[in-house]
Amino acid sequence: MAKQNKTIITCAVTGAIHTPTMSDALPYTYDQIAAQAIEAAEAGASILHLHARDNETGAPSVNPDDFSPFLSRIKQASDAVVNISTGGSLTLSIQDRIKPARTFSAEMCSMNMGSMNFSFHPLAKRYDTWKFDWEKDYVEGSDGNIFRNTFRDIREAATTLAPEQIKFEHECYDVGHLYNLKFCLDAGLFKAPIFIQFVMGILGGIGADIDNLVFMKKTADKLFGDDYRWSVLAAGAAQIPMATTASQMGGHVRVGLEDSLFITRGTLADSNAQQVAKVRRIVEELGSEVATPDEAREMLDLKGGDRVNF
Ligand code: KMH
Ligand code: ZN
Repeated sequence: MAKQNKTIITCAVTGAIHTPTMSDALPYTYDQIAAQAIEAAEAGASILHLHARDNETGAPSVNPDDFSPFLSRIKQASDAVVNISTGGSLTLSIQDRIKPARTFSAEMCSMNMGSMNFSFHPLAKRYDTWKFDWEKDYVEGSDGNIFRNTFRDIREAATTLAPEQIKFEHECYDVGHLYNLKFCLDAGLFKAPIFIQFVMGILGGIGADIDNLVFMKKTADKLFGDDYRWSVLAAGAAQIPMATTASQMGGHVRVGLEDSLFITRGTLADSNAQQVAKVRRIVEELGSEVATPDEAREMLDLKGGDRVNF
């Protein structure tokens, strides 16, 4: 596998798993998402992975109109790479989910590499009252969610987005998803170097531990050789420990309130920037350097921040 010199920090600012009840720090209005994304970039994130939410209720949204208010502000204030989620709201069709990435022709977007029962229903037990009506059913109902990313869906997303020259963050939630990715790469759907996000600790996917990370990486080495770059996101309490391990193994890291609401076990994070600053400090103290946005662009062969549509 190609040597990765500097560490790229991605910050996933809000996502579609956590809900406003779970933390006052979770940004969901346009203003909050813009402010926290800009602050995360200032703290050292070179890539911002972005979902949108309804400005009033915080419900996950794939409506491009819910992206544009914060995308323009982020672009004015920061040079960070914008990565638009195509995971969106987990129950929607792939065509709806890719609309924002297509509309705004971002430098990067996510590409989920397999179907799974992506579930976070155990979180519902922690709350007796909820800020908004939609939250309880949304969280409880996730035990019945099929997060659908069939080969046909992946092909449709890749071919629809191909003219936009968007680099994908390939979300692989289990070892089998790496084989799905290999199949799609061989079919000509993606261009090397591919960027793999090893997603660990989501219920429905692989657990977040070091043995599993070593196995994921060995498998990726075997399948992709020098043609890939990689990063790790781990959900919940495993976020910072697994990011630390990944950076020591030569990988990149993803943090952010999409993946964990906490800064240490049992203590909610104040902001996305607090998590970025923490992982940055760890990476630097352990002897690595953090990549700037332009260094991330070069490492991942991105089209450039001047070729987006926002
Ligand atoms: N929420 C993460 C576990 C996406 O946006 O496409 C996966 C994710 C999916 O970030
Ligand atoms: Zn996401």
